[in-house]
Amino acid sequence: VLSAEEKALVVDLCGKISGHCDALGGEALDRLFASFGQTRTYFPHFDLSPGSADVKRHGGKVLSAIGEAAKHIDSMDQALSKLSDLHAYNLRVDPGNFQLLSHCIQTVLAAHFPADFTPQCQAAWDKFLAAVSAVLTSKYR
Ligand code: ZNH
Repeated sequence: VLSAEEKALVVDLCGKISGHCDALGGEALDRLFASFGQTRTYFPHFDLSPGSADVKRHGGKVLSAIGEAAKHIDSMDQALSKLSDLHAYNLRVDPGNFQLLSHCIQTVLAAHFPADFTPQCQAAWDKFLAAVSAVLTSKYR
């Protein structure tokens, strides 16, 4: 559970991310695909070369969804319900991969927002991304 202070840290940084979702999300995916090659297997239909239009577009979708989650941080179950269905019933992404992506997102935030991304802010983001991942994998069986 995130404290009120932690929620504020997440929402605050989301505000700075929101205009740059494609670039930052794309970079997170570039890092994911470079470091954790098995994650590439979910995207056989994409051009996965670093910085490709496919990667940026998809990274933008992922970070925008995370921004939406932050706007509904106290009701993420409802806010992410459709996305949760998609990941559980259609995509069937191995839940372990959510941790890897969360790690890459944090790396991108640290690189681009060094002043904001204090240890306390990272701890808040780690909790937040774990909560988002928990919702997206909650309907697996
Ligand atoms: Zn996911 C899709 C989000 C994780 C894989 N995704 C998607 C989308 C979104 C997302 C928003 C879009 C949808 C529509 O279109 O409707 N994800 C997300 C998030 C997360 C995730 C937020 C976390 C945090 N995913 C993930 C992972 C993986 C994935 C980890 C693996 C590795 N996704 C995916 C896929 C897809 C998606 C494959 C589909 C793509 C296309 O387009 O085809």
